[in-house]
Amino acid sequence: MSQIKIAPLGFAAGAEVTGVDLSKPLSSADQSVINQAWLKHLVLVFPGQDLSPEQQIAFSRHFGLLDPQESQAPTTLHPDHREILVLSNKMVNGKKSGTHNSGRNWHTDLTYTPRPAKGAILHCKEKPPVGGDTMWANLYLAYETLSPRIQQLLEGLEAIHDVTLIRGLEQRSPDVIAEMKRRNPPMIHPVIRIHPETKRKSYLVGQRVRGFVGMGDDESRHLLDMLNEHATAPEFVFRHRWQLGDVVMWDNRCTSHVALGDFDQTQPRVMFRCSLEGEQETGRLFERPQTDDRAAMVQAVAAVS
Ligand SMILES: O=C(O)CCC(=O)C(=O)O
Ligand SMILES: [Fe+2]
Repeated sequence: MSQIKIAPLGFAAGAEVTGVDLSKPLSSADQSVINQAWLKHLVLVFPGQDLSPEQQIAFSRHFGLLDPQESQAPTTLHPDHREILVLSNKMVNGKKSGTHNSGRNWHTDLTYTPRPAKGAILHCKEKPPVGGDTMWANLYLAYETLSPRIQQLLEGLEAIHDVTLIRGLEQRSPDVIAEMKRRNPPMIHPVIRIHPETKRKSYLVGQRVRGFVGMGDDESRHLLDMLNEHATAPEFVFRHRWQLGDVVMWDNRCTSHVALGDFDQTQPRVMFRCSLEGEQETGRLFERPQTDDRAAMVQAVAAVS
């Protein structure tokens, strides 16, 4: 019998999970309770945990394969555990860490790869006295509250996800920027997603999307702004104020998130992240379309009208 207690923290998402020590092996009863709660609440907060990298990795593996982290610059991974991405604003070898400003615009993890992450498990190791919160948006609610007309428009639509749109990427060291670009050329994914376990629909865009396949730049921009604004309305968002030792596990298949830079940057903020590998490869490489003369003319007119 499981001793786990689940207490909802928000309407859109979020639940606190207590009565389980994640440093110990997880029983199959506990694993199943956590998975059910995860599908229902999308973001689970486990307060007061203290996990070694090995224990965090072992816990994460209960919920899927770990992402091999091929998309990340090697210098941002834990030196002894490549399964862990170190999100830190501390100096490394006299330089700003390659993750000092990670996650600062709305995104779903690893959409710049062919296989967006299934989820992530983030462990708070050091935190500033106030701020440095993270927010998640419930993308099921976002989809379900669109009008049927717009839902129809999204059917079959594809978005171009671009790693260079990571906010603040240009502030990272040249070698990290070069690695991220080299490893992650622009990637196309369908906008509509069906969650493999709940079978509910949501839509995947975010602020790292450059535009939509087959649309002009202006059309893309307006549609994207509308979809992003709608998805991140306060009603659909859960905001977490971190405590030391928190482990937060989110379902990346139906949420987006943003890490706020609202804290004193001289104070350390350090998080260890395991990413769960996506179950489906939904991406294909974006190649700039060859426009014929007529299309070029229409585009030119559209640009001035
Ligand atoms: O640092 C955070 O709160 C989250 C950063 C982020 O986007 C991530 O870990 O995927
Ligand atoms: Fe993220």
